[in-house]
Amino acid sequence: MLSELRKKKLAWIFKSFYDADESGFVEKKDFEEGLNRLAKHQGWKDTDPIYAKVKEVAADIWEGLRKMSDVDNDGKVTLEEWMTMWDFQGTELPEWNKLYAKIIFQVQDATGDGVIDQDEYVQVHSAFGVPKDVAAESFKKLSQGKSTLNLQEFEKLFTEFFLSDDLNAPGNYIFASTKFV
Ligand SMILES: [Ca+2]
Ligand SMILES: [Ca+2]
Repeated sequence: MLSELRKKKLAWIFKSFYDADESGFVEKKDFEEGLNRLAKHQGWKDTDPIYAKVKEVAADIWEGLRKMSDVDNDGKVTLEEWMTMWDFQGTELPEWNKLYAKIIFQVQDATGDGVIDQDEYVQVHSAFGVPKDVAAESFKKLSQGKSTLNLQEFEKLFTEFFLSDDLNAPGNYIFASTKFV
């Protein structure tokens, strides 16, 4: 059984992040829509290697998510299917969401030095409408006073968001908002 906190977190992230076109369910189109928005903000051109890489990974993520959650096989993941999948998830993230953590990290690390700093974190989230001060505050909670986050730390925080029942877990801030509480 999912705790109330996890139910809130999972429903919120489904609506505000995975369901990019706000249709009420997650499908292939949402990944394309999210990708277009990101590419526009980042100024990526069709020929940029990072754009090709992110496209490829987005397709893999969708395929992984679909296989695990779309039980009626209609190409759409409903909120109910999403919640059921998480209810049966153990203590590790599903592979498709691990891929997601890695690619988000790579995109946020704009300078490519292997760590994310506050400026990079704020930049990416502003593309998705998060006010800069809110994103900056979230980064401080996530990093707990450190100036940067490496991939290992980022993955731990990302995992906490999805799996932790602790209201005070720093990972609750990974998507730059705690509007779910
Ligand atoms: Ca959708
Ligand atoms: Ca379905």
